[in-house]
Amino acid sequence: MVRALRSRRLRTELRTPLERTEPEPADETGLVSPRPAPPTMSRRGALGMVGLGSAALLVVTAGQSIGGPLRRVALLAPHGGPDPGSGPGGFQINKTAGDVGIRARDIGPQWRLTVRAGTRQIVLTRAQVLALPQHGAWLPIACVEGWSTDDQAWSGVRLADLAALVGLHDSPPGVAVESVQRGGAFRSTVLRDNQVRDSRSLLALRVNGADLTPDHGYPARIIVPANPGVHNTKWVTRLTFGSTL
Ligand SMILES: Nc1nc2c(c(=O)[nH]1)N[C@H]1C(S)=C(S)[C@@H](COP(=O)(O)O)O[C@H]1N2
Ligand SMILES: [Mo]
Repeated sequence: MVRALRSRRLRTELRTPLERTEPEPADETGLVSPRPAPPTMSRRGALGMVGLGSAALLVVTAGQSIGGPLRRVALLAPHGGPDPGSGPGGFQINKTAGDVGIRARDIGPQWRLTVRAGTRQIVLTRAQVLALPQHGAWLPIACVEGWSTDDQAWSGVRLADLAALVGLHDSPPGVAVESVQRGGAFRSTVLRDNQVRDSRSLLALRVNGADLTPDHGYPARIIVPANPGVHNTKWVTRLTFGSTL
């Protein structure tokens, strides 16, 4: 095609309608039909179709790479969920609390964190979780749908410290994580032992210097390095160490 187009003047070709479209001359490779049927489309038409199609694809996908407000026009590319607004929680949101049916009372003052291992169990209020040693981690959310955020400054309690609270001091096992969310595939996850042991793996309570927003998982969410976004469970209410659910 390139050779054929280069053998012509583009200007002339763009002025040639279907009636005056000539077939390609036969070539020695046999790729051109020796007895072509009458043309059904001009070269101008073919170029226009490919050109307009490419331009349309550019418009509905480029927003993903350019980012900012243009993300919303990226109809055929991951456009990263609803507008996250600005401030400490102003980074992409996959599902909002409203989207998955989180109710105010699920994440209000009655919220509790249950930490279990075998027969041991402790139940903590948010204030009690905040009173445990708080650690920071700079980590992104990387969604398998094809977007990721910059690193965010998370802070919260190390998963390994929570394991120690129920007696698992050295080499804690993996953990089953459950959300207050009632339905849906993303309401729970299982993290492996090496993820629990990483010092950057947190049950995060705050991000970028403020409490988590409800859409980012308030009162508490998982944040673990190199963990697909979908396993960084939001609105966590129960951690069961040594369980695979
Ligand atoms: N409970 C719960 N946790 C969840 C989800 C969910 O639907 N429910 N979505 C997951 C997905 S797919 C991603 S990419 C991240 C997005 O986190 P963010 O919305 O704070 O950016 O949360 C994860 N945690
Ligand atoms: Mo995701």
